[in-house]
Amino acid sequence: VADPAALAPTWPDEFAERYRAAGHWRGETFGRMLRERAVRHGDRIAIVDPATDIRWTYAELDERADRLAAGLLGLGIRKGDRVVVQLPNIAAFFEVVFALFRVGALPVFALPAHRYSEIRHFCAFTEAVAYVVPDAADGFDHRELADRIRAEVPTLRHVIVAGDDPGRHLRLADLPTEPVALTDEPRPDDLAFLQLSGGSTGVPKLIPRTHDDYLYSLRGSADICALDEDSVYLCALPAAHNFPLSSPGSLGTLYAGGRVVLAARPAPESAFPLIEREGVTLTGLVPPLALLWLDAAEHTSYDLSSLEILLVGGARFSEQAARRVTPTLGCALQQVFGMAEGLVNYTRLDDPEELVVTTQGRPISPHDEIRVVDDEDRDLPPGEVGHLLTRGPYTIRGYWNAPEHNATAFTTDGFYRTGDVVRRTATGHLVVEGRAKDQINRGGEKVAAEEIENHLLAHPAIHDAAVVSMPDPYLGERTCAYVVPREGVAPPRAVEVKRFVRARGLAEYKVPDRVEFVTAFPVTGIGKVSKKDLRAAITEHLKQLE
Ligand code: J2J
Repeated sequence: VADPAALAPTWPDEFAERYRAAGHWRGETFGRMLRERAVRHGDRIAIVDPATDIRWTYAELDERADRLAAGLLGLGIRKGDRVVVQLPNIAAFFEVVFALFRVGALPVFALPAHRYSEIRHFCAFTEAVAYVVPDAADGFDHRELADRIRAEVPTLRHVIVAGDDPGRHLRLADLPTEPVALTDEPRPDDLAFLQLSGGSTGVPKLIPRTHDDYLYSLRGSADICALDEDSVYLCALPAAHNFPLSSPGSLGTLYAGGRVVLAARPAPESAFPLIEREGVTLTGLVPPLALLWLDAAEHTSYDLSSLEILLVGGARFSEQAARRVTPTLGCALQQVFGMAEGLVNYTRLDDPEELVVTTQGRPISPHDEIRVVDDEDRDLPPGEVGHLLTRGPYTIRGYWNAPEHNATAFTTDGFYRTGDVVRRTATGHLVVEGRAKDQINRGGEKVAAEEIENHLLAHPAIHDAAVVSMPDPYLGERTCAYVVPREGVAPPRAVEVKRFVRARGLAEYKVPDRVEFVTAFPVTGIGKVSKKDLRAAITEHLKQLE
């Protein structure tokens, strides 16, 4: 297996020195961070998993991570090995992730919604040696999926099940626990994990993050959200996603010595009772969920008064909804505009209300470099709308093992092309005005058009496919698949197309919401499919249906 460092482009020395000199990179690792917190806050509660009545102190989490690290080493898992982790919001997620951090093996953060097609890709592409799953979740049997993946991916030696019934696989709780000395402790500039990109290409790209860079983003986020030992973070979104993981998320909360409460589901019915019972002080939500919470809070009998901060991000939050947060929930709003590739912007707790409700915040770091450029990469005057490029102490310099893609996704001097279209205010806050990447933002869940088009093209009766966004009052956007049926065969029906895509095994949120049949696509001046025209057509069509 190739040296993982060689697969992950990193910062030039000059930049690394600058970030160290500024005190952003402090030479911490996740393994040591947890140990240090266990020494300092040993008896304080770190993780609460209400579904199983688990309340682990920092000392317990630290000890469990140590024991599991021994178990993983016992299985032959080593520093630099990749391990696909697909767990729901359960305590074991943290035990597994910190054990991997200690060993220096890299978690690959799959989402619970991912299915065969995504998981097989993550395992095969990263040459993963292990895959960690629940026994079943949301009515889906992960053991069966793991059987299939294992049969197809030769590097995958172990499937580890965090649950009572492991089927043919290993039970997490049964791994050996004899202490093993760590001989090859991870270094601060080593990779810590691979995060998933929202993506705009045929297969999701993987994002290599180091201990140093990610810990800086956690520290910065924890400061901006004023976290301390008394903070109680409700992890309502899927724990592995970058937003609830790090902005400031569960890891930022653990960094600050606070408490993480895991919600199995983010809806008000399950989250509100937890807020009351556990005295939750902050949480992060995507806009559609924030809207649900706002509506439910207007007539709830639960006491939500402990809530101090609601973070909203992942997709554009309307000004109108933003204005409702403080009056309705009685807490501060912080808008967050972040990305798993790095850059995270927050509105600040002391920002004037106008900025909080009309912008998506400003960067964490004084060393985050922001450029707003035109189509030719020329810098635009302040206040104009253009492409956002960024470089900084926690923004990657390239995707994992993707030299060709990196050549276009980054400028030659290392700026990441976010694909977002923004405007910068005089205060340095960013307003997200649109998107240039070929992606649909379905209420915070990202769908890469090309990935779905490839699945559609596998259908024998489909000649061509183009997936675009269509406006949706609740999710902001949904997906519409335009399809040109193959000539001479009976065109499929929309439900059948959806069924076909679903049967190929992919996250449910990626199945097209709507399928439209056409005989040809509109094209641009240079003969490319005009997605702009398709978006306009479906928007018009939906208006007429109203
Ligand atoms: C508009 N678009 C937004 C916002 C993200 C914190 C918060 C979110 C993410 C995330 C994250 C937006 N308004 N407030 O990783 O740490 C869109 C942009 C961006 C893309 C990144 C975090 N907040 N977006 O959403 O990697 O298009 O990260 O480039 O999933 O989401 O998606 P993702």
